[in-house]
Amino acid sequence: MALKAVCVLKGTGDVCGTVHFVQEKNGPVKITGQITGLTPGEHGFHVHAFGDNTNGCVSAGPHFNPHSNTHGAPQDEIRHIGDLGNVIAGDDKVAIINIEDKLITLSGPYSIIGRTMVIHEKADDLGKGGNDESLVTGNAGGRLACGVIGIAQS
Ligand SMILES: [Cu+2]
Ligand SMILES: [Zn+2]
Repeated sequence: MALKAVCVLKGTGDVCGTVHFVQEKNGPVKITGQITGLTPGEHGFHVHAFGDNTNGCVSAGPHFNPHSNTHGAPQDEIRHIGDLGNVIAGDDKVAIINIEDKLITLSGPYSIIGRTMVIHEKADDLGKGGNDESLVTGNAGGRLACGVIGIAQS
């Protein structure tokens, strides 16, 4: 039976969205959905460590990184578990999400359930920015919207 999760992204501005997660037994996680109200172009998209939004998206903490790796691209060997790269908004300000990721999981000790999805102001440089911050956050800038990842009906 597939595991399913869902996340509703909200922020202080116009950006909002919904993200769905599906995982067949030990397979990759399929991530679909859409985010609206974005400036056209790339926006960093990550799972952050805590399911805490008490002080807005800031309380979600850093990228989910239980193995203490440096920040990277989704296809990199060395990356944070939470590193899902960028989503791209069109001129209509909408980003359609369609990602398949082998590292994140919806079960076990490294499950992303109960943690927070964040959509950022700027593009994630995927650890290739050439400065210290690139290896921590990808220089993706402010947090436009976020939401806690919850268990969805299967
Ligand atoms: Cu982030
Ligand atoms: Zn990261």
